[in-house]
Amino acid sequence: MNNEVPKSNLLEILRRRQGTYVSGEDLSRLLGVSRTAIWKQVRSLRREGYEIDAQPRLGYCLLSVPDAFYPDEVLTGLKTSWLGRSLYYYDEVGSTNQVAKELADAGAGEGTLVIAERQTSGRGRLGRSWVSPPRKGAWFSLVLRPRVLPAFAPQLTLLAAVAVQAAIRDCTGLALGIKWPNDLLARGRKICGILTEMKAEMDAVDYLVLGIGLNINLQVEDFPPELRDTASSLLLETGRQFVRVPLLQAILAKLEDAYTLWQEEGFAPIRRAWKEANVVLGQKVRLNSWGEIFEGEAVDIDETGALLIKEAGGRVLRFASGEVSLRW
Ligand code: BT5
Repeated sequence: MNNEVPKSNLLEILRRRQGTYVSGEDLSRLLGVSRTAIWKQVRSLRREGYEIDAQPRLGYCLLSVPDAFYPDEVLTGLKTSWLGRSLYYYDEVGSTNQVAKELADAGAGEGTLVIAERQTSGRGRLGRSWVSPPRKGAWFSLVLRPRVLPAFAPQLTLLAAVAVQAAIRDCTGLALGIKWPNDLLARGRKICGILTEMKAEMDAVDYLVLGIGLNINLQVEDFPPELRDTASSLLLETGRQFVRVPLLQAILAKLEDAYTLWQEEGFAPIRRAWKEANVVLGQKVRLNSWGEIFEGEAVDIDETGALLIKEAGGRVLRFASGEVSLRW
């Protein structure tokens, strides 16, 4: 008898019968392994945080599953058809964007997901860092290979902001505001940041890596002191602790829908949704573009996703990238 118990198969049976007991004998028959092998695997699942009760005559009963981004948990109940279905999980990693780029360079397919419970050198834009404490947020990256010109790649950041905003609204009731180009804010504090990186030829995108950092259950003390006035989390905003896996699944589903819409119909529908959820348009803003400062009213985003700012004198400037401050 083969004594290796595939973890996923055992979990699948226990999950299907969650709340009831499955005898060791039945499991042994269904999986074609010895009862000792099943017991060993149960012990290893318990170490991962699965609560499994064992009773001498009744067998095993799955009581609860851990809120970890284990592939088994992410894939169970995931509603996407291709996004996130190939999945690399790390308890700890430097940066999921870095890993995703390496995988993409090695040929990883569209939709590949890299997710970590903790990042030790999570990255923001322009070499800045992203605070990613263990099991408190969703720190993940997706490999995408859209058929667009490199000039349109920044639209993906806006698309992602729209999708994450909608998923959070559906799951928590919280309506976050999108700040151009890559932040989601609650009461002016940052809850989510997006980092899109690209490898491209002159006229074609090879791949994009879409990195998303979402603060879910971080407490004030999980942030370094210098971020405590400018950052927040879903927990801090609502007073509620969230199970992270369903949130991730909802984000992936919204992202897949929005991405498919983008590939089929272009940026127009994304732009409409973005305009509804943004907190920048109509505001007086200051924009830092490669060290140069511009001020004026943010009046629109154009069909490429660039921000249009109207200066006091009436001149309208267009920015494909930059750093916006709202309160000054
Ligand atoms: C971003 O950059 O907002 C992009 C963040 C992307 C993070 C994800 S996590 C998964 C993937 N793997 C990575 O390595 N990165 C991506 P930027 O707009 O440059 O903002 C960075 C600034 O936000 C920092 O300089 C801090 O001021 C602030 N910050 C850092 N960590 C934060 C956090 N957890 N919550 C709120 N603000 C934070």
